[in-house]
Amino acid sequence: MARRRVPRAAALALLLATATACANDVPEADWSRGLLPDHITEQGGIVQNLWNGAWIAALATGAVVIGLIIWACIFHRKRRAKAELPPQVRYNLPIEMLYTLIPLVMVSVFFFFTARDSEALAKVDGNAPVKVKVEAFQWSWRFTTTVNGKGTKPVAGVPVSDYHQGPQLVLPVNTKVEFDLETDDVIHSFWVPEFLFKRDVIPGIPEGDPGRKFQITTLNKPGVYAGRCAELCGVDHSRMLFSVKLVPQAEFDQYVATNQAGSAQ
Ligand SMILES: [Cu+2]
Repeated sequence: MARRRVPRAAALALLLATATACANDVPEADWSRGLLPDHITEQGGIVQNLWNGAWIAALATGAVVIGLIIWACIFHRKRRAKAELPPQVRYNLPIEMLYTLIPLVMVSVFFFFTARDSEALAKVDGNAPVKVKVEAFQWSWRFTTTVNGKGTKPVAGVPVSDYHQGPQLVLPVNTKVEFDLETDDVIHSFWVPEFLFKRDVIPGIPEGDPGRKFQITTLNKPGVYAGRCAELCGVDHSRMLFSVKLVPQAEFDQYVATNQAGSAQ
């Protein structure tokens, strides 16, 4: 019985693998990046480094702990001939200090890098040439881009099942972009997996509050990237899809020229 289940499990695993591969909005992730997608912002690089460092530290800690367990299992077994207790280390001050201090140091190191990086990721300096107002609603998005103070026509979408059909946010490469997130209904979450970042969009946060802003610097990686809502917000939550298109500066200038706010088209 058990043997017959193996091919069935293998077939199921294969089916799952192909089913995942068919979903066209799942970014490619490989082991060299710790299964994260290839980032398209400078800030994504910070996240990737923090992720790598945390895994290296966790794996090193795991290796030491498992090594010590195996060492104790092999070399400190109860000997059949001797019945007496091994030397006891209760109230041994140096050892107790050691196992208090080592975890404290480890947590402090994690805390230091996490605090340093979250501060960098939350930094908004206000001088980004491109500013995007993101309005989330049940169940799509409205993007209003302002370039050097000049507005463009808002892009609004409806619920869709393919992100290519959702509203598209066009952004230039190698440029600082500031986002301002707003919603009037329920909590949504703005997520472009390739940013390696998401931010909840919460109703009621007043304009100008730093909690609704974040900033990225796009890398030179032109392409169309899927975006989604990452906070269950109602019946069509899963269809709250959009895309971000990164284009060279010249193409972006042209896009802005043909989509100026108030123009006829
Ligand atoms: Cu939503």
